[in-house]
Amino acid sequence: MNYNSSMVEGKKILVVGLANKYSIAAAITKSLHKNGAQLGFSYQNERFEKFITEFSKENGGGFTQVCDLANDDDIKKLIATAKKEWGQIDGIVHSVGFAPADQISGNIEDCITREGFKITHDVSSYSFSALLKEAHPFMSDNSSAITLTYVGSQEATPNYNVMGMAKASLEASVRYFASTLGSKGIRVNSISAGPIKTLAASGIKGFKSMLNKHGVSTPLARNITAEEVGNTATFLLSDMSSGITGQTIYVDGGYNIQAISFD
Ligand code: NAD
Ligand code: 0WE
Repeated sequence: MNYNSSMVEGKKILVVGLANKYSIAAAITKSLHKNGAQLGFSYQNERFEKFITEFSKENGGGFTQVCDLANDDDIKKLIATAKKEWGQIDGIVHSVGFAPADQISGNIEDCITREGFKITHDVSSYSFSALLKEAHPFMSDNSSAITLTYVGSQEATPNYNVMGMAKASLEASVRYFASTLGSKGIRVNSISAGPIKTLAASGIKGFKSMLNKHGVSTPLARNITAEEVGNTATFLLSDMSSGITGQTIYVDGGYNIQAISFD
């Protein structure tokens, strides 16, 4: 394979899930831009438009397009824009998750509802399938798609509840899409990140104490940064990871390898 000197030089990559400068997608964008990618962005609604417009300008000035992932027409329009602008898509970053607040607080048996379950799985899991379903015909040979997940999909985590179920579904979707898109030259992986203080995280009761616990009880003896997730994303979107598909790559300082934390 012909490796470019810069990790993702000239690759056309769609970034979905930017809200503000603290978003994991913002750190991914910066790493991709630094390593030569050409970027396009979608945002959930007009509340984020100003930030995205500015942020795009600072990172190569690619297209921006509104896309509510709960809406199939919006997804169709987003992929049509990417196709019109670029012809082909070399990479997709899906950094999106949402649960109604009552679904991620308290004991599961007290908080889970049919409607809450539905919304959480729709936005946090199905949205990735929907993007790949629409985009794959326009994805190039040697292209790559990634999504973001959390260890609460594999092991019960206080309060994460319905989000943990949706992340388990998301990780399974990575394996299914990787299985059938591999022969078309499309790789599909997820990054399981340790806790990071973002907008989605700051709304969570007790997040700070969880962050502190995680920081001391992890092999690396510190919390991970959004920049570290960004650099792993660049690797997974580059040809340097050409043999990797269907995986969940942990960027969590090693937290997931220990059954019980060491003193
Ligand atoms: P964030 O709030 O910055 O990002 C979440 C994004 O999801 C926002 O941009 C929001 O606009 C978007 N979104 C929600 N509903 C949407 C919809 N209907 N249509 C389109 N977009 C929608 O928070 P983040 O922490 O950067 O989260 C990004 C991803 O990382 C999520 O999948 C999250 O589960 C995952 N993650 C976060 C952490 C953490 O500790 N922050 C750890 C592991 C994994
Ligand atoms: O995936 C996430 C956060 C996802 C999230 C956050 C919110 C807050 C605001 C999804 N939906 C909402 N809905 C809101 O109304 N993480 C991995 C971060 C996170 O969230 C937790 C965690 C961790 C870690 C929730 C409970 C326990 C731990």
